[in-house]
Amino acid sequence: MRVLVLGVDGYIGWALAQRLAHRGYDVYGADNFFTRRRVKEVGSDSVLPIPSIGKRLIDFKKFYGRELKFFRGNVSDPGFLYRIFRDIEPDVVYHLAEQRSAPYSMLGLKQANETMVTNIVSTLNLIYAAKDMNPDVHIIKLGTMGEYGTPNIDIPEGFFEVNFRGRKDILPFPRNAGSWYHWTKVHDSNNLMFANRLWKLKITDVMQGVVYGTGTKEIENSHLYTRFDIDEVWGTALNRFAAQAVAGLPITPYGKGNQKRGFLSLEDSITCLTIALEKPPDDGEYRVLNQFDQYYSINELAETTGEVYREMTGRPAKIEHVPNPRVESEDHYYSPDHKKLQDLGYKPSGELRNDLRKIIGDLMEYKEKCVELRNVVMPRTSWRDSSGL
Ligand code: USQ
Repeated sequence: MRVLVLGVDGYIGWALAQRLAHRGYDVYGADNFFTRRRVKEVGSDSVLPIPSIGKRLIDFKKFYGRELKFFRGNVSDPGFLYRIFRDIEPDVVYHLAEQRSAPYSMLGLKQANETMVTNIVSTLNLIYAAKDMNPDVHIIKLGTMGEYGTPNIDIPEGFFEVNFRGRKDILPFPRNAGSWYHWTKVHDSNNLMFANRLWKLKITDVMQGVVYGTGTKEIENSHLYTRFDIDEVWGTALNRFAAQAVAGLPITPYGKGNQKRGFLSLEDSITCLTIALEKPPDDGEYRVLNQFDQYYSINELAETTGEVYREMTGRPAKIEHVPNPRVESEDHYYSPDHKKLQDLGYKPSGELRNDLRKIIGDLMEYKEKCVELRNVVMPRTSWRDSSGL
């Protein structure tokens, strides 16, 4: 089976390509190195060393005994995507080639525009390429739990039954995102849903929580690391907290820290994405999967990180609540469903404390790099101050 990973050079894409190769698929990848470039622009870098794509591809072939055929280019260019479809006729396409940072999208109008165009246009290109070139392809599209926001009611997986003025219907659950980035994912979901209604494309729309971790089973063996970001723009909550502890910096819950989010390890994210491929939707189905293991409050995560760090090193980690740079609810109800992936066979691989031990252990080997990046760790990107020209 031919599987194309758009965004193969990224945090999830590189780990996913290794799982797919390990499971015997023919893996193809595309990337334009957007993340590498933009991370450099904010003065940051991946804590785990990642070589150039050329070296990555050589190492990949050496370890997995099979080539990862790579296409360099931008999925927002329809010609580029159509060429790949023509060349390899993929059976499955993972779309991970979007601008993935909420803070980046809030830096200002330029970045907001760039996020809108990159994300919405790339998905629309994929929809048309599938429809024109291979209507049977299975599109697995990375969306986000953040599409739903934090409503004061339970969150279903995509759709819910509404009873309004005596009439009933099954409707898409209302989306209420919290950054320009998260809104692009809502727009993508709407476009995918409509494409499915128009042309019966086979689509899995993954509502993924915040992913954490330094690796997967394959990476433990191959040592072909995926990137690991800790700065305020590109790093995400738990990864940042572990790196802050290791660097001797305060762990930074934003505001009250009672905001809750769904989290899952990189290992589990890759497992779920593989399940999405191996247990596909029916032909012509648009399916939504909520993809996370557990939900936690930011305070719980900060405290657990501090405790695990102290157990491992005998040294305390400081927790410092900082003014929240985002516009978000800091105290709210949160109860999203996440049953469909479990019904398809997903079992979480581990437990938070063990996962944290592994992350902190791995980061201690790169402590100097964590310390070197200390000036880009504290939050600076303000949702309130985002401005235009
Ligand atoms: N937060 C802190 N302190 C920090 C960093 C973050 O309290 O130092 C808080 C934020 O205020 C927010 C929560 O942690 O309430 C999550 O923030 P995040 O930066 O870890 O994640 P987010 O911006 O939501 O985006 C990340 C990924 C994105 C993915 C999303 C899943 O960058 O690609 O779609 O997680 S979700 O959050 O479920 O929408």
